[in-house]
Amino acid sequence: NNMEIYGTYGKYLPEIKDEIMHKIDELNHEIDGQGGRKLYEHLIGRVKCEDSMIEKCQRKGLTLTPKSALSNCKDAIGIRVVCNFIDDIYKLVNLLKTQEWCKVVKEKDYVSKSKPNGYRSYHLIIKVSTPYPDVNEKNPGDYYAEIQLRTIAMDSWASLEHELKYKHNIKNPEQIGNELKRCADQLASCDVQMQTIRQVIHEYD
Ligand code: 0O2
Repeated sequence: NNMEIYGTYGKYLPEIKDEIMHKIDELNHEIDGQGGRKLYEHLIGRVKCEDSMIEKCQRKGLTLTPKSALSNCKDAIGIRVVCNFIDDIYKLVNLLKTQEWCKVVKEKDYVSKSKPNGYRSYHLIIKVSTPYPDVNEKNPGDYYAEIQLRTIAMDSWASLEHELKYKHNIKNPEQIGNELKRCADQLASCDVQMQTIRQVIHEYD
């Protein structure tokens, strides 16, 4: 039940999420149609469940209101774009910045500079105008979404690390943390190698 912290606005979130995913899907097809390689491998989206959003607001010391959940926190809607190559992440980021249907309001590049634990991804917060009322009672209203862009390697690493985070009965978390960091760096080095190989293959295209 998404309706508690999101209030009357919760019912719009799935549709807004789908609309954003549709727009990104269209970008992929446009590029494909122009004879370019597709920009991403796959796309997933979710509306953050009520419990996680409540937990996040509490962690940030925010009051439990729709405004906190939809305006202070900007990731009630989350989209993940999984790419084949690092270059594709940057191509998509640049393309998204030129789109008239969304405005990039914040970005974090954990691809060129990973988090200390080895996490890599490019995060964008976008703002979209919708046909629905928003928490400021503006109608048509603005909603936010977080877009995470990463390679397949970064994605599989993040899933594994996410599993670790939610296991609290692990005997040697420090050692596992160190091994995960090593994996992250090896995967990143592979991503760079594969990028280079692709460049060589397509040098004369
Ligand atoms: P969930 O369940 O995935 O949605 P913010 O709290 O968003 O204002 P923060 O925490 O600096 O600011 O945001 P950041 O760093 O952009 O990260 C937000 C999201 O990125 C997280 O969402 C995760 O999905 C992902 N993420 C960030 N760091 C890590 C990491 O170390 N490991 C993994 N596996 N994912 C990470 P949520 O809300 O934490 O969780």
